[in-house]
Amino acid sequence: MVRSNPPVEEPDEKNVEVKDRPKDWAAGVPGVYYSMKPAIEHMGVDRTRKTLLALNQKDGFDCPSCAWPDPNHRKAFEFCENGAKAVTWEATPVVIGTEFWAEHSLTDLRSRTEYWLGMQGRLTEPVYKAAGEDHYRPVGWDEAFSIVARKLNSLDSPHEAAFYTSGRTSNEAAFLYQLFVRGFGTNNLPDCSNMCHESSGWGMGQTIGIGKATITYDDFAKSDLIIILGQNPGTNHPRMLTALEEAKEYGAKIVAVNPLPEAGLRRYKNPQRVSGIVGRGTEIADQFLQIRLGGDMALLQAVSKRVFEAEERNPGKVLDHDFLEKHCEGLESLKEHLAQLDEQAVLEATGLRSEEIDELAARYLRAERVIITWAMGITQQKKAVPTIKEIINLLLLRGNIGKPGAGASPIRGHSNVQGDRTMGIWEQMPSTFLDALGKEFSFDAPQDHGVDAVESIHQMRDGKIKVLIALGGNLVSAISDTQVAEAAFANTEMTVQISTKLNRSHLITGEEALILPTMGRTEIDVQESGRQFVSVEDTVCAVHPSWGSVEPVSHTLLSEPAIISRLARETLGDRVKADWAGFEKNYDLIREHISHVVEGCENYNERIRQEGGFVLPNGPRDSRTFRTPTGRAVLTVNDLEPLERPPGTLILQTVRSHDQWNTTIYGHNDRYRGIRKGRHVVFISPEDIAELGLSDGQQVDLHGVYDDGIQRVLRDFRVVSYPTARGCAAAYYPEANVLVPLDSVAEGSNTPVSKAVLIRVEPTAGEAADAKAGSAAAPA
Ligand SMILES: Nc1nc2c(c(=O)[nH]1)N[C@H]1C(S)=C(S)[C@@H](COP(=O)(O)OP(=O)(O)OC[C@H]3O[C@@H](n4cnc5c(=O)[nH]c(N)nc54)[C@H](O)[C@@H]3O)O[C@H]1N2
Ligand SMILES: Nc1nc2c(c(=O)[nH]1)N[C@H]1C(S)=C(S)[C@@H](COP(=O)(O)OP(=O)(O)OC[C@H]3O[C@@H](n4cnc5c(=O)[nH]c(N)nc54)[C@H](O)[C@@H]3O)O[C@H]1N2
Ligand SMILES: [Mo]
Repeated sequence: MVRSNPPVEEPDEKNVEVKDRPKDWAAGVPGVYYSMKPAIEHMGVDRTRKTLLALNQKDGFDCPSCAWPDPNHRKAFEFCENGAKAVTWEATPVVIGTEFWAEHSLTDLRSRTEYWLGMQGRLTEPVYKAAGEDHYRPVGWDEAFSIVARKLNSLDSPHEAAFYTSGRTSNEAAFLYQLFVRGFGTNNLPDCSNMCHESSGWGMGQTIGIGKATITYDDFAKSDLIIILGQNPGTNHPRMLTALEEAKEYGAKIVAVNPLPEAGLRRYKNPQRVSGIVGRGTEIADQFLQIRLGGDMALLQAVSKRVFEAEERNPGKVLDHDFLEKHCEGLESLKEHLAQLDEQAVLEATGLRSEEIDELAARYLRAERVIITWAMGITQQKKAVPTIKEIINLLLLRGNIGKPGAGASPIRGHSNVQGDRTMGIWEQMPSTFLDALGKEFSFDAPQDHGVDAVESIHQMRDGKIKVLIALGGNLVSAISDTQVAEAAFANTEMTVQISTKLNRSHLITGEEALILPTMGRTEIDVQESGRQFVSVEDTVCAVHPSWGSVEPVSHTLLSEPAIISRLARETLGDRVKADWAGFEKNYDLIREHISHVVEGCENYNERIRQEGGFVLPNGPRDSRTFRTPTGRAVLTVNDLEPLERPPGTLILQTVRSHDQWNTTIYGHNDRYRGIRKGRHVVFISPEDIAELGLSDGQQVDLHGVYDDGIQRVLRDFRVVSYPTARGCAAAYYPEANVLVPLDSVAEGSNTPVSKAVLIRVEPTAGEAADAKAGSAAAPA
């Protein structure tokens, strides 16, 4: 089955093709065709079909891509391009052989792109890089665990280590991992959520007492109005388009708010329907508001203000007085505050016309049941937390929380990022959880808060954190300020990455480094007691099992629960009372402990085996109960501070292309935005291109404008004239992380401000001279 690695071609970034920008529809036949093609090429027809057929089926594996939920009534083959790519990427039979490590030094590998690294295939054996060496070399599992355990136990304090988690990790692995870390003595548990929906957790936690969606899957079909803020579902949550299409059939209206006219927000062709294939598809958005970056808080305040004005004109008829009196607090102060709102400031911050805001307000007032969904366009802003509080304000005013067809819906990214948090992956877990954990395993769980993702980089840079262990992910590429992050990694004594595939975080190492290869979710996991499953939680709190369905790519691989159990046993000895050997043999044992420790997971083993799994309790959704200090949902007052943009600058957002999964680059096309064969592009509106004296297709350098003495530049990017909002630009993540300052974070959540980076755009040095000489510049 194992195939040798075909040669991997890197793109020529100087010759990016741009055409047909942007597409106004998503999915449909080309989507399915394009997604099947790489799958077939990499995996062979049989393995492809088998793997894809098992995707999200009842006894199959949970899609390792996004956290979008499954409808209860699954179609035989709920297919999405995103899932197909993720599965193909993981289930590839191509592996990195033993000789690879001798052939490639770290210095060599550091010159490769993420695409090239990922294309090398699956990691299959543990490798170790000793201090002073420039190569990894294969080691046995036992040796690997003892190297790590010895290092951890040699530290002066447990707080000198940090333990990162990425959101593909299962509930079982996550639970064991946090137990191991807390048993070791620290809450240093940064995770990808710190860079993702952390702001949603804080904004919602402080207002309605829970940081999770207050809706179920079925609420979409019951809704009158769905407002989608700062999200690109056509690329990042394609199956959401099916739910939106269905909602439209039941009469819902949809409003999309985005600086970019994203395909899929505009029209959608459902590949599972004949009409989707032959017709023009469903027009998804009834209203599209092309907002400026960071303008949502102003927009939301302006809509809420119009709701209060409507109530003045029609006393008693507009607000949900019954709900507000019974369940909320803060109404009067919000009303007073919004009465002062400066309409001119709103128009400037949003770039919208008053009439557009009036129309949105009218739609909101006409609707009895409203869902607001959002993703990274909202959470990765300096004012993300207050913006999310404004979402909650608007919903609460008309009782749109805790009734069918209505609610707040942050749409999570990683397929189990929400479950990992439920299992205790958080540097700030409440003491109720820590106490329950300590009691279950007879130890004193540490209570002091640990470091989050940004703080872990600070402390590595400052030499306070000496060991970094990562359960999945690619922290050095995913975090902001690439040069600072790389220096921080290099300043550690040991880095350990538990991964499926090679990425940059394996190459920017501490003095010593290890890569521990693991099985993926697609693979059959057989342990001593038989075939195992794991469990995951989706974005609407539904928990269900995931069964691997293809043979592991190599029998030298260990599962994540096995790796963590062995590492914990080797490191902790009997510091916590836990049957580590038993956990590895039978995951039911892990779930038994989850039942005792994690609220809402009682009788986990029984309920996870029920048809379709189970849904975790959610106070606001189930019974309009709010776990806030007063037991009421809080309407909050938030001061508007629009982003400032000095003349000659643009505000840059960093986005995902259609051919990537976070730092994993599947290919170099971004079909819906008309980009082919490259990623080094910057999208700017034609008006701004003209105003800045640039031209479409020109090569430019992007200079970060941030006052901390660090020079941040991205060289040789191609200007793409694109209908984005005025004053705004967009470039791809993770390349553009070079420009995001580590200290530029969302207030209150510490999430990097990846969607509002102040930049200057300048012609690439030498370009003018090259043009004059009429010669081709030497390729870099
Ligand atoms: N194919 C694919 N799927 C994925 C991922 C992937 O990389 N690839 N990643 C997964 C993960 S971890 C996550 S978190 C999600 C991310 O899902 P998204 O949040 O959809 O991802 P982004 O590409 O960051 O897109 C942000 C969107 O917000 C808009 N936006 C940016 N700033 C603003 C603003 O100020 N206001 C408004 N209203 N809009 C704004 C952008 O134009 C863009 O459409 O997707 C998940 N699914
Ligand atoms: N500028 C900018 N920065 C961002 C963002 C942005 O929009 N703009 N988005 C942020 C967001 S939303 C997120 S979630 C983070 C993502 O940050 P991460 O979650 O750290 O990054 P990923 O790219 O998802 O991680 C991919 C790696 O995970 C490993 N992997 C894959 N599957 C498995 C598995 O089953 N088990 C294990 N152990 N390893 C596995 C593979 O080795 C792969 O290379 O990035 C953040 N950074
Ligand atoms: Mo994310």
